[in-house]
Amino acid sequence: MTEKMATASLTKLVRCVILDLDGTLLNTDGIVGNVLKVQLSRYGKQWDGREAHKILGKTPFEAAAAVVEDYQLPCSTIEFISQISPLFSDQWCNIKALPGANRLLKHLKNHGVPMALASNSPKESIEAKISYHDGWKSSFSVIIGGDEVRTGKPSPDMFLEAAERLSMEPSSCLVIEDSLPGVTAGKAAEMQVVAVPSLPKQSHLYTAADEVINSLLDLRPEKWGLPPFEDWVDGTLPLDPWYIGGPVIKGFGRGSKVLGIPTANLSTKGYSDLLAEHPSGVYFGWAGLSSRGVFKMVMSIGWNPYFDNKEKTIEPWILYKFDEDFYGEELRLIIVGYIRPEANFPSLESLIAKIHEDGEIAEKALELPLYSSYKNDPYLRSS
Ligand code: ADP
Ligand code: RBF
Ligand code: MG
Repeated sequence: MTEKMATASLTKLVRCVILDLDGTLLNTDGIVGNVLKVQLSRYGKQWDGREAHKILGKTPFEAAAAVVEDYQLPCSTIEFISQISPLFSDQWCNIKALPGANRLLKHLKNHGVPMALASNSPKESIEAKISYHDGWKSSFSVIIGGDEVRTGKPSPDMFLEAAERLSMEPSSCLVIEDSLPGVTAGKAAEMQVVAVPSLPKQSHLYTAADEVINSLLDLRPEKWGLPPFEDWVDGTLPLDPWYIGGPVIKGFGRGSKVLGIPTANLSTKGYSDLLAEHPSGVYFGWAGLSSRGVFKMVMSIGWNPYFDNKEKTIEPWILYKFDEDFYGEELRLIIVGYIRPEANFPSLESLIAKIHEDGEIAEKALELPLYSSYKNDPYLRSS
């Protein structure tokens, strides 16, 4: 703790924020996959999402060149770009804001913190993409596209240009970036850099960043001398509620056995979009069991770093002592708030202690009117 505080006090304080767009504020990844799937199939090839990391953070030309080469396409990079451009334009209206993006922009804007948007995409595409998100354009005093500087990220040009247009010293700028080229660019510009990797299990690659967080929900602006978020309530962050349900299935078989904490697993089939949309982490809400009633619930979503699972799962612990198992029963969940990112732990005991702490936080918070109103939602009883 003391060591952490000492590091925090050495952190350079900033006065403005420079944000990347794709993968940082916007969930563009799915769109890229859709477009490449369509165009590659026209060449009789099959897009394999595994190449996603190769194009992340590249300029559009570099990304296209990588795909043309990897798939040995019988066309030039320029031709390929002209084929996919209209497919992308058609998709821009479908790109969702990433969790925490609207919250962050509103917060910084309300506190008068100057913001710039710096993306490798051409300015015209940036403007088109953000036009579908209310209030975004007016949040930024500066918007810089890849076509406005000589070299895109990982070169620092774009960030230096942003600082200049904001009339700020580079050392007063905080860069928020999801990609490695973006982090490299931010450090080359001698700025503070927070990385929010958009692909899972990649955080170990981001050693150049000043901090790596799991999602924008975990950003603590006060660490950088910016005004803190004011929406946390008793250790919890209220969310727009989301709903998920189905029959209880067998999990990894270690919840009760290894941890003494049973988790009633739901099948993730049919929920892959919903699951991909929500960052891994510890959440809480209400659980309805068809024949038993409605109970408080705390859960983790993710890869359980302590066990290093290969699959993203939902692990709901119902905060009630049952005398028996209820496999096969219909379980309905309403998730109303967020507690913390998933973490690794030095020992099983410390993981267990942390989960019990999460349980206490959820137990207490769910009494607040803000959260308790959802326990009467018909979704919990409609099975
Ligand atoms: P699995 O790996 O199959 O999920 P667990 O050890 O995690 O096994 O146990 C989960 C099962 O325990 C649930 O599917 C449910 O049938 C039962 N169970 C009993 N009490 C609870 C509780 N409070 N919360 C969640 N599941 C519970
Ligand atoms: N697993 C982790 O590896 N890291 C965590 O931070 C973590 N947090 C959890 C929080 C809650 C409230 C619950 C119910 C589970 C959490 N787990 C975490 C998952 C735990 O490891 C999982 O339930 C077991 O692996 C059972 O499969
Ligand atoms: Mg379980």
